[in-house]
Amino acid sequence: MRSQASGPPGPGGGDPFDPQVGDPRREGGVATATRRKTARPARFKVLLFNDDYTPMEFVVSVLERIFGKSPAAATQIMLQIHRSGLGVAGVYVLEVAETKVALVHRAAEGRGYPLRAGVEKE
Ligand code: TYC
Repeated sequence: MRSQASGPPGPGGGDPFDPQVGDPRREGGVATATRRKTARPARFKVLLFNDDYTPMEFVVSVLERIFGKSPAAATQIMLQIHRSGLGVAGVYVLEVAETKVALVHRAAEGRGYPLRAGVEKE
């Protein structure tokens, strides 16, 4: 059994993030770690999709109310979706992105509009 103190760290050994291993800045000096202590959580785009029935003003209001966009930014995003088929309403961690999608669908269904939203990893 390998002891904690003497064996290489991590599964299979040779932790590539170990600042003690192969770091030229360590030679003749003090070791300085550059590794982040906490990994950044993955981020996800919330996409809105074009359709032929949802009114433009409703999409703009969704972008303002649910995604915090200014009236000008919301209008630009709505037009981009209308012209190209889809657009990015915002970028969030997964749980927030999924909540926003659910809010969009609930708001659209409440008005009888077919507006669809989805999540895509950034
Ligand atoms: N194409 C819609 C119309 O002409 C407007 C629209 C824009 C719908 C964006 C959905 O995500 C959308 N009324």
